[in-house]
Amino acid sequence: MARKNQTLGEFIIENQAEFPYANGELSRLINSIRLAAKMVNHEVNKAGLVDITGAVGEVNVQGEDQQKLDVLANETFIKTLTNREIVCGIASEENDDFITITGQKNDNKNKYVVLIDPLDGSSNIDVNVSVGTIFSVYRRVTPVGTPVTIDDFLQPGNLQVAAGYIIYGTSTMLVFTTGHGVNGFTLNPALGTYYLSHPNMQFPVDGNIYSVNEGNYVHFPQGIKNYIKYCQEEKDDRPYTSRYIGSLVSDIHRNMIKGGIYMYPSTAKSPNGKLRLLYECNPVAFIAEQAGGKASDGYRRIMDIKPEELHQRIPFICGSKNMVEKAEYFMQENQ
Ligand code: P6P
Repeated sequence: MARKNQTLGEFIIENQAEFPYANGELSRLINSIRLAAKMVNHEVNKAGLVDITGAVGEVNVQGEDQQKLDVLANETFIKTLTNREIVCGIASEENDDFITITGQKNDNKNKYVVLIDPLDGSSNIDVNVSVGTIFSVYRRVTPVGTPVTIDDFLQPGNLQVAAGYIIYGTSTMLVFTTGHGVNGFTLNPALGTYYLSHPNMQFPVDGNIYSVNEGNYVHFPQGIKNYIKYCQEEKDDRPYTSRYIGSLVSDIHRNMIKGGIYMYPSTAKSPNGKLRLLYECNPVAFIAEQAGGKASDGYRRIMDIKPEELHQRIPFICGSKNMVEKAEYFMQENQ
């Protein structure tokens, strides 16, 4: 049971039995993410003070300029997860291929894989706008004792055992689920302790905020264009408010608290959308559904989509259940 203001450590101990395969491994995994988030938070919070912002002059597998904090966040999460003897593999937005972790005894006995976007929205770092980390956890599907394979990563989102995000904003929060609801923990930076500030988070079933980059409007599918016009129409509880931060975690977090819908549809530049299925859409979809919201590509439940490749992109519509269903209606009406 989530008690407001209890620490993350107390919460994990009190809810240990709820974690699937409750033998402490998943708890240790969440604890390692908690530590890495504190380390990244420390760097993000002083980004403007030291020469750590700005690009490193390299591009990642996505063809995006790698920001120094991207690299640091990636290395921090990989190192922290590796040291905890829990994961047998990690896939990251910043790495072309997955990383195999054989364990200190070199015996491949660890049972979980983690997929991560170490610093989502990093292009916002230099302008001091919130950024986030997104993570997704699965049990491996190949035999324990053998090296992890791509099959351990290409699992549909409905098999996730845990997922969450860290938002480095006006405060730093860790929001996660293990399939028993969504809880938000706020970091007290003075103590380095996370406190349960948002127990049992719920996506309002309806809302009046829509989040989309309308600069791409001319390239959107007709169904999305029609839904945006629906949001802007003077009727009933409309027009809705447009709010788009350009940082997925921030837009989703605000919409989960206030009610709203986030859309990154297919565009001419990104025919499959921009967001990645495995380490952005699936974990956010797990959180959204656990909070009573919905996530689809306009036609299919995101978490039922069988991934075909590690960095696969997918159109993404996520938020308040009634709003997502309205957008799906317009999409399917124009299929
Ligand atoms: P655009 C950040 O790069 C990101 O992956 C999401 O966090 C964000 O919602 C989206 O892309 C912003 O993309 O094309 O609108 O700038």
